[in-house]
Amino acid sequence: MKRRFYPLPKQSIDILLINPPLEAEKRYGRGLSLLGSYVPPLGLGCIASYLREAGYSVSILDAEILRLSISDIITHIKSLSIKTIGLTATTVAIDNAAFVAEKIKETLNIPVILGGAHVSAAPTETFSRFDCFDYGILGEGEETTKELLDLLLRKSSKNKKNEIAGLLYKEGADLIKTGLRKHIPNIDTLPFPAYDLFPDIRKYYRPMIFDYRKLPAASVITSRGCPGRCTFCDQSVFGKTLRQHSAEYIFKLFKYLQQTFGIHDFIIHDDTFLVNKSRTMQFCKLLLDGKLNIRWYVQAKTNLVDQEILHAIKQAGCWIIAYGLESGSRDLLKNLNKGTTPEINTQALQQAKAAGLITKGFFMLGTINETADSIKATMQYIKNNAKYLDLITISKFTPFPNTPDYARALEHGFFDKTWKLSNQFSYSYIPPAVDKKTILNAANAITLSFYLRPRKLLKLFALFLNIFKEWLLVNLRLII
Ligand code: B12
Ligand code: SF4
Repeated sequence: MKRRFYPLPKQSIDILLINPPLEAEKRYGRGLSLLGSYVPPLGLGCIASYLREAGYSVSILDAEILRLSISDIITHIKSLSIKTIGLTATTVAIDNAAFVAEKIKETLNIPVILGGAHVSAAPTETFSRFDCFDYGILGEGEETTKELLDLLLRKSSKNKKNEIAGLLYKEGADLIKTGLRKHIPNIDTLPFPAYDLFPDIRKYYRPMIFDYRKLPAASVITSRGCPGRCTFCDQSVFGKTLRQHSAEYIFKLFKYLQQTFGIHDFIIHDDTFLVNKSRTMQFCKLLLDGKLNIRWYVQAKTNLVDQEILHAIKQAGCWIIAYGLESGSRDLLKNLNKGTTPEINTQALQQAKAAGLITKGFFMLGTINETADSIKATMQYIKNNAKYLDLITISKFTPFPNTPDYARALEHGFFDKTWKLSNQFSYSYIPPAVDKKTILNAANAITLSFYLRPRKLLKLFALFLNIFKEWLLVNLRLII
């Protein structure tokens, strides 16, 4: 179904922030796109609200969710008066972002700014490969982008280009990368992401299948940075130091989303929401005292949970917890620097079940040290723990730029660095000790043997019926 376009304001726009079109198949591989996650690009929402607070007029065009073609985007842009354009991109989306930028450059003579995970991870390569971006915003984007707009639009004399930390640009044949941008110390000073600038979040977005119970649902981020050191993880934007919103801030955000958009289901997309126990306990108390009556999904690290915290979150409306379990092999977990063991993972699953939570495990096949034995260990682990695991997702290891595994992958195994294959489902990397077929067969065998059991099927069917009802309602809302 072609999604309906939504109108952007006709007034002059200081910056139009675009989430480039990205076909679901490119993100998830063929066959899985229906099950995928479609949530608002919160990075653009954060930039938008920060700039709006600074007095700039901002709009967001989520071309991915609206399924807009390049010509749709260009037609629309031409009908508006826009001073600058900002694009966001992960590695898998960078080619599409560049294509959009090229077409914009053919049409309008305005600065095009690129931010997000990819340019932060691979700045030099990106700007060397593409000529269509004028500026790159490296890392945390709010302050850098504001300073850049102050310079470009308000002709502020406070900063020169080369004095704006976190900026990337070309000067003649030279590529200039200014100094590191310091992280904002207290992220509670930031306004809420501009959820109101996305296409109606009640109609257009739908989180990953089984991550929500009822629509509309909203996704939120309550922290930046992760103290973990997993070798496959891209930490280029927010780094390794954890900064969290306070429990009060998150409570207010949830309340705002409930009151403004009628949201009752929340997807907390933080890498490790439960890392600070006292904040979690405080947040749970606020939810209970405030009688917000919501449901939420959370992701956590298995070595950072205990029975008390899991009971508390269940009481406060959390219904599902997802753990990055990755592998059943002790050696592999060590190799990935997860800081966990199969025993720690099992204990966290058992505790979550004891607290009455639905559990989801993320597993990854094909990491650099994967062997036939480690694959067997993962299969066995999932089999042994099937009673504590309600849902599993098997993804394909993908080396992302600027991660320890990227450098290792270049040296060991087969690695096709083509950016558009960086989607965690394509086979861009094959480790030295196992071949593609073995990995593919194992992924299929694990998934089938896990789900094709009467009890699991019944549970899945019940969850699915609920989701199907919600999906139908949303699509009806889109048509009406
Ligand atoms: C939630 C999430 C998702 C959600 C929503 C994605 C979305 N549309 O925002 C879903 C589940 C859909 C998803 C999908 C994918 N994701 Co994801 N995701 C995340 C996660 C956990 C949080 C993203 C977020 O909202 N962060 C909070 C915001 C505020 O941060 P931000 O987006 O980086 O934005 C800041 C700066 O980057 C900058 N900025 C960003 N954009 C722009 C644009 C402009 C113009 C400017 C000036 C600044 C700017 O300013 C922002 C504020 O400081 C991150 C990890 C993380 N902690 O960030 C991974 C992460 C971004 N995802 C990742 C990946 C790999 C994917 C997928 C490829 C996986 C898959 N196969 O589905 C897809 C790609 C989707 C796409 N469209 O490109 C990787 C990206 C690595 C890389 N180099 O590509 C990350 C970093 C995880 C990781 N550590 O490896 N993801
Ligand atoms: S994978 Fe998760 S826990 Fe590990 S470093 Fe990345 S965000 Fe942190």
